[in-house]
Amino acid sequence: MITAPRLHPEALLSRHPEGVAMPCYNRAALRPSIVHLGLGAFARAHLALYTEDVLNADGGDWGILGVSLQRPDQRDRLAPQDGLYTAIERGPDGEQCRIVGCLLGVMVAPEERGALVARLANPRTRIVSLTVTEKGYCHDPATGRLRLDHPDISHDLTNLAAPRTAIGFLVAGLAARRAAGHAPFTVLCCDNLPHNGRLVAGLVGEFADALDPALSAWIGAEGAFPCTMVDRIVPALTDADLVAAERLSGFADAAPVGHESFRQWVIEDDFVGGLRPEWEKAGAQFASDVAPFEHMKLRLLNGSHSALAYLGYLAGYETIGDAVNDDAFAGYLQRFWDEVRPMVPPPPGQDLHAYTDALLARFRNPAIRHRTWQIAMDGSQKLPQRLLGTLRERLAQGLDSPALCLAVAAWARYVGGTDEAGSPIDVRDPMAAGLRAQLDAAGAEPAARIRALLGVEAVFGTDLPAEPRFATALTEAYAQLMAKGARAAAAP
Ligand code: CS2
Repeated sequence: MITAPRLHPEALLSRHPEGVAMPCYNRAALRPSIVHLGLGAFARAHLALYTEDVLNADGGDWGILGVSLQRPDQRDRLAPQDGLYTAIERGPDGEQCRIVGCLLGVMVAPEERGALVARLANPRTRIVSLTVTEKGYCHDPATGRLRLDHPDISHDLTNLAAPRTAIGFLVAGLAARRAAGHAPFTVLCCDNLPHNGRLVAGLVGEFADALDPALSAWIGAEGAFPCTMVDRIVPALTDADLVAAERLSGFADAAPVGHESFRQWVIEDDFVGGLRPEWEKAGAQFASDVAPFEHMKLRLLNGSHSALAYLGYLAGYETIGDAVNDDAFAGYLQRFWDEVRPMVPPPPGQDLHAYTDALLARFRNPAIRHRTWQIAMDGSQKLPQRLLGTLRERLAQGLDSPALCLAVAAWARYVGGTDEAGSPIDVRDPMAAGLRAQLDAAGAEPAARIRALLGVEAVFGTDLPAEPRFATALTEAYAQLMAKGARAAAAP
């Protein structure tokens, strides 16, 4: 059996598979100007591809050094390939692939904490971008405040030379730069959080303030934390992706990424010294106010994603595509969007019906198998910005929200840990144990179970539990879900 050669710069010299785009710039000129914390599939299919497009157009030295904050697997897969990987674009009409060269390497934070702080402190590092997921910021999702009682945050406050958290690394790097008389780096948050730049600025500020108010003041005055809206559907890597990458490119790649064709990136143009790649050349949009874009995306895309993830999982659907191909859920989705659209001021030039039509086509893309279980993860960190903000605004206007309540009820059933067939659910959520304990203590009555969950202030705040209309509607939706199952509860 002939096996394909491993993807590697030298392998590219002797072989150029037809139809496969390759880096066409001088990789040797790249510098680790961007350090990316939380190098997962999403960043490699989004930030890295925008950067790659700019390099292919213009060259330059904007290379990316990836950082894994927990596990070594990305490094172990990418190091033998010198950072090269295959990006597979999957549209409804087929797949095409390209080889990406802008990733210079991967550091594994737990193995080299001091070296990572030094890299962040190096004035050559201009931008520190992040996709560490919602829970990676160690904040209270309902209030956006740093959890100073979080064990890793309290560790970092007393061990700044060897931090564990993203916030700890950012402050350690910034403190070292200040001490050395260098300008700060720009912090570019690319996670699906509301006002993400401002949120991270607040968390960094709180952390720095606890160490040294002068440091915090310096970061506030000199630093930059642009807000961004990021969008591309990128399911987690599967074995099928490894096979597809080899079939399409002719190289064995241990770390390909598969993604949809659509991508969007709206960025607030606020960078230290104005230093950044010209991502607009790759289609990114620089805006003075990202909030309308972020609102639209978090509430219409991510909100409906979470709704479908919980309801679809409970109904036995493995992927979002499978769920929306069921008429019951397709109809539900339209009712969900009808509730959300009036609470989303359209960004300039954007028609929200066209946006949701396009979303439906994206969710239906048969080539993208995005698991409901993957999206269902970390619901306690996602619900506030995806569903609860919209619900709050509808309540304030005296409007009912049956579709939104059903989504929250499906989350409530999901975190109970048992699916409709009576099988256990592998609930991944930093608050899973606490939520489960609340539910177990509450007993079987829907009203008591919903009361118990509404008492979780980090998710629901103090206002929603005090809103009897919400508690009643949620209890009713939950009771329906338990009595009829997700599919029937979602059907009108
Ligand atoms: C998804 C997002 O996993 C999730 O929670 O809703 O990752 C979603 O696919 C992206 O935000 C799309 O841009």
